[in-house]
Amino acid sequence: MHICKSGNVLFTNSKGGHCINQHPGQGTQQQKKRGNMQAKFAVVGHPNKGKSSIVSTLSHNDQISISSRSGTTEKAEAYLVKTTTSAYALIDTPGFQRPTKVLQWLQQHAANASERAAVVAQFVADDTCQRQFPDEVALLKPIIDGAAILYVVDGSRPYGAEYEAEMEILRWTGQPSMALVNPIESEDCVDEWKSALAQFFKTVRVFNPFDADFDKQVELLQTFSFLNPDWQPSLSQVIEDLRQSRQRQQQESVQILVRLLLDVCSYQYCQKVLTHQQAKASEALLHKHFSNWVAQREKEAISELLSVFAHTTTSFSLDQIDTPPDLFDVDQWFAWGLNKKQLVSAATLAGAMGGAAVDMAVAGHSFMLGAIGGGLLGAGSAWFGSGKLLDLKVKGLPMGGFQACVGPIKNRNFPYVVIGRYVYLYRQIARLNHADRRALNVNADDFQTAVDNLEKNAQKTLHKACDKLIKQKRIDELDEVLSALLTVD
Ligand SMILES: Nc1nc2c(ncn2[C@@H]2O[C@H](COP(=O)(O)OP(=O)(O)O)[C@@H](O)[C@H]2O)c(=O)[nH]1
Ligand SMILES: [Mg+2]
Repeated sequence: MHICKSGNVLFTNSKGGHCINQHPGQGTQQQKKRGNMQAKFAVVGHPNKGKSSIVSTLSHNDQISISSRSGTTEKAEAYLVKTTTSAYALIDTPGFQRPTKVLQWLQQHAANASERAAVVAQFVADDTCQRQFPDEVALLKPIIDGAAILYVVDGSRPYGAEYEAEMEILRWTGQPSMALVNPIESEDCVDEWKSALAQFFKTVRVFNPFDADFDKQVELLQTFSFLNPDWQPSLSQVIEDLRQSRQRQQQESVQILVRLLLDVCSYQYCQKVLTHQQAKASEALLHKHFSNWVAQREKEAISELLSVFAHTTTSFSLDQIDTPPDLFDVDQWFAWGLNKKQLVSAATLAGAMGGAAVDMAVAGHSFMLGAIGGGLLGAGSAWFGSGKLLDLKVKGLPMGGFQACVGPIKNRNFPYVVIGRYVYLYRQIARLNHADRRALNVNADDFQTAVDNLEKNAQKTLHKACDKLIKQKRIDELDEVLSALLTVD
């Protein structure tokens, strides 16, 4: 366990938390000044209201413990949210356990309002209070040390007077504060909460750490920056950095797909054999090796994708994308790649069909499908590749014996299937908040709609690129056309 001291607050860091001040007392005056400019927020509230979930989503850290069991967070833990050029800290805290008793103690020790903040500091430093009220001491310490307050409540449960002691204690600290209503199961009690919270907090926002998309998270950070004017420059920089890194994530995701496509569309597996007969006998094994390799390569790409978005512990299992549908289950392909109508359109747009077929394509899709669709798309069709995915090729070797090879896949829909599966997972992963540890659900998706929604020119470029992929030709424009498919919302 990593322990660091920040002022008189002890932060323990066992689960990927970061220290705010790594070398207390060693910084220059300027560093100290800058340190004060760094925004810090203590996330506080009742147990089980989503405090750790909020810290997890905002810090993009899926290693923070989140649990329906109350009391999972036992100590205050500081997480430094570091961006390219800036940073801010979120401090996860244990929930209030005995707020009424704590408020009584404070009231007994303060003669008037001017003493309140000092009395909270006295409470935090008091040995007996540390033993009697360890949770309240842990959650108030960072606030006394300068953190702003983010008070979290559950908007699906009714408001009750029992929360008033908590809010009163927080008010006594005199620190900047705002309330966050987390509608865990529903929005049923959000309005009730808003009215009550308005009595204690100038700023109240609804924020769901499981569902809040990137824009909502940025909006919340903007609100944070109003809590303390000193923090505005560094938080604006955080927001700018986050926007840029979001774009970088998209570009990296495109590059992962480009490499995947080039690899799986050019892959060939060969084995030396002694006779033609032996080649024939080893065909099934060659197919198996080929499919395993391609499936493994796809898994690698998805792992890379997860790591681009900093998902390390998602319960999503890569095996799920094999069944159903299997990458090589051609019957499922029209759901995952392009449908038949789109394939015909792809062929036309890519200029890949010659002569009569092109003339008929100009007459319109439905006519074309009716007239030649069956023949063109059926097994054994020359344009779409044979019904069989992999043909066995056997050639003689100069030194004697033969080489039996399978691949590359010639089927026209194959690159679309690879792109379709990847785009589907990308959209889920790019949207997945770090608090949300539920498994990704894997079903056929709207890849076909995404292709239809591309501009005509982009569609043409995509189809041309896929045509080249299958023909093992050089492609220059793949990145550009794939980025249009890899957008979220
Ligand atoms: N569905 C859903 N569950 C949530 C949300 N926020 C928290 N939870 C669940 O509520 C429980 C408590 O969350 P946690 O963040 O550990 O609360 P804490 O005790 O306040 O830190 C966990 O089971 C979470 O999965 C949310 O926005 N949506
Ligand atoms: Mg917690």
